[in-house]
This record gives sequence, C-alpha cells and structure tokens, in this order.
Amino acid sequence: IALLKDQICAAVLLLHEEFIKQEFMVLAAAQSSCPANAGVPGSPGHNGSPGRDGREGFPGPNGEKGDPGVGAQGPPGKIGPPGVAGPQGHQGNPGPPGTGVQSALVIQHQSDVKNLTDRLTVVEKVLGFRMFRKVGQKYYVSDGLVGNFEKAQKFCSDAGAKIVLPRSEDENKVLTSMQAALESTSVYVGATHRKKEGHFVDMSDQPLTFTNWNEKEPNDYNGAEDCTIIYKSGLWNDTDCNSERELLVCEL
Ligand SMILES: [Ca+2]
Ligand SMILES: [Ca+2]
Repeated sequence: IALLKDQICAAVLLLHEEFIKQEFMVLAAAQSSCPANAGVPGSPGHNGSPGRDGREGFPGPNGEKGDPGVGAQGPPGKIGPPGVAGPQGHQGNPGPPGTGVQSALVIQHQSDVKNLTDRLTVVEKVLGFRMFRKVGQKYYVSDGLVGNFEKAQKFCSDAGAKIVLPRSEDENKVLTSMQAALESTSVYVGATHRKKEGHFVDMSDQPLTFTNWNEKEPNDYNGAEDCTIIYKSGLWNDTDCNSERELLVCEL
C-alpha cells in the first residue's frame, strides 16, 4: 500500500508539473502522504517594501587634466628705479655752412655792433669831463686842471685816454680854442725827444707827422728841454717837463 501511494503521488506530480509551482511541489514532496489533490494556485503576493540603501561606493578614478583657464590681465606694476647713466656720446658732425649772403650779413652786423659799442664807450668817457671838443673822429677833453708832464700822462691814462697831440692844423686850432675857454696859456702835448736829442716822437715812439714850432724852436734851451707845450697862440715850444702850470688835456 505504501508503495502504491507513492506511485500515485508521483503520477499526480507528473500530470500537474506544468501548472504547479515549485513551492507546491516541494511541499507535496515533503509531505509523507498525499491526502488530496493540489488546489488552485493562489494569486501572487504583494511586492515587499524597498530594501535599505546600499553602502557608499568606492571613489572613482581621477578625471583628465582640464585646459588652462584664461584670466583677465592685471594692472601695470610700479615703475622701476632709474638705470645707470650711459657714457657720453661722440661729438656731432659740424653743421652745413651758411650761404654766402647770410655769412656776409652776419659779419657786417657783427662789425657794426662792435663799432657802435666802441663809439659808445668813448662818448661815455667824454661825458665824464668838464669840457670836450670834437674834432674829426677824436674828442679833446679837460677838467681844467694843471700839472707837469708826468701828471698829465697819469691823468689821461687813468681816464682811459692819451695825452693830447694835434696831428693837423684843425686839431691844433681846436686845442687852442679849449685853452682860451679855460683861460690857459699853455698845455703839454704828447711829443718828446727824451731818447734822442732833436728827434721828437709821439708817445708810441713814432715820428711826428705835424708840428707848429714857434720861431727858433725847438732850441733845447740849456740842454734841459725834452717836452713840448703849445701856447694859446697855437705855436709850439720845447721846454722842461716839470712845469706845474700846464693845462691837462687828453684825447679820446
Ligand atoms: Ca732836450
Ligand atoms: Ca724851447
């Protein structure tokens, strides 16, 4: 009987194996008996509740290096300290020559300026004297002082002038006119024969080009006359150099 029971159960299982769930088969096989035919399969159960969250995964590999970024340009930096001065450069080449006309004009102007400056210097000196007379390009000047030949030389030299010496009849007349105005009878002039008797020269040791000697003069009276005076008449005479009464007259 037991064997038959087993055989029946096996047959039932074979007949219904396509319709019966695995669980049912297990359940039937597990039972020691096969009391009844298997029932109609129940409806599927409801889905269970979601399971718990899984653990955090391992870190992934490093990504590829990105391209360099493009930033905005910053503000300019501070000005640096000045550098050390360099060596002096070479002298430049001379400039081009001026035109002939320009050069001539410049030279002429320079000459004119010098002439005017020189004349102005003379006139300014002349205006410093008590009396002056113009004759040609010269001025005869005097302060009405008297003295010997040495004093006359120094007085004129200190004034930037020379002791007077007429070089023409006109100049001789101008000198006598000054003597008359200053009530002088005679004046020393720049002519001597100190170095060579009878050979009169001017203060630059040049022979005289004009003379107006009085009659019988120069006579070197007593061998002591080396200087020259001009009387108010305009006549000349050689005399000693130490008379203190002679009018001091200079020329510029
Ligand atoms: Ca003499
Ligand atoms: Ca004399």
